[in-house]
Amino acid sequence: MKRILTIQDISCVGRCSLTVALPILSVMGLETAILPTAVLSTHTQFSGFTFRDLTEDLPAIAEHWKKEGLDFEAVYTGYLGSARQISFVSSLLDDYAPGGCVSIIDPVMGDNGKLYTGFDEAFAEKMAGLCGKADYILPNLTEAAFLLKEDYKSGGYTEKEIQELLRRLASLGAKTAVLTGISFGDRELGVMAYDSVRDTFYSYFNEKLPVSYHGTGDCFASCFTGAILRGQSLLEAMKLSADFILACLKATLADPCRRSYGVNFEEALPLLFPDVSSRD
Ligand code: PXL
Repeated sequence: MKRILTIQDISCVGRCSLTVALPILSVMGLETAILPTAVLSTHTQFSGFTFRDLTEDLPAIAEHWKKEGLDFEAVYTGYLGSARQISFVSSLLDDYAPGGCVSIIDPVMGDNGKLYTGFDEAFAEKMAGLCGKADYILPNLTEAAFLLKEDYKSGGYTEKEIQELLRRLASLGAKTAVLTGISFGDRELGVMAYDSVRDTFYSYFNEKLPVSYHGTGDCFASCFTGAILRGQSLLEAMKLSADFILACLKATLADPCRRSYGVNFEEALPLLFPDVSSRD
């Protein structure tokens, strides 16, 4: 069984970050270690959330692991609470890189053209530096714009424009850039990627539902990480993750008592069992 380390916050309520990463990666058959960056009462889209910053605890935890000789086949990061945490993760990647550790960075910073509460341009610049060390980066269009210091454009792209955007993202230093939330019309929504080592583009689209829920990016990134670690190809990982998100959205829409946070990813987890997803 492969062991992976995921570094992100615990939002106690809100179906995001570690509360979705752990169940998804476990169902996919991966032993998952966690490094919680902060504990919040809810994610930051609620008002009045509490925030316990765990930055001070991170070095001692990593030091203990080093003493125990623990290592990981992959490091997957999501929401990081501060520029200091980005520096910490960056040096952790340097420590693990010689052992061939795969790094997957979801530069969680914003959506719909805006940064989440608590982040600014300086944080985005720091995140761009971290992305430069990654094997895979998984921004949405908002995060891509902030990483590259470009204006955000919500839609109206051509395929060529997205390909150029992907090349610019990869030129931050990441081997593979994966852009989520791509739409060339009202009917389709998907994901496009650029593997800079093979100089090859990939894309996968699904039907577009007229809804958008918080937390889908974290579900996508966790599933993508699980698929890559299971040895699936880049395109297979993109397909499985996009299909998983569509199933999450459909389950959420069909729920008559839907709460106002997150997606009903729990109902879509069976799609990710190793024997189911390796059938196609
Ligand atoms: O879903 C991304 C995310 C993760 N963690 C926290 C967040 C957000 C997005 O708002 O606030 C704490």
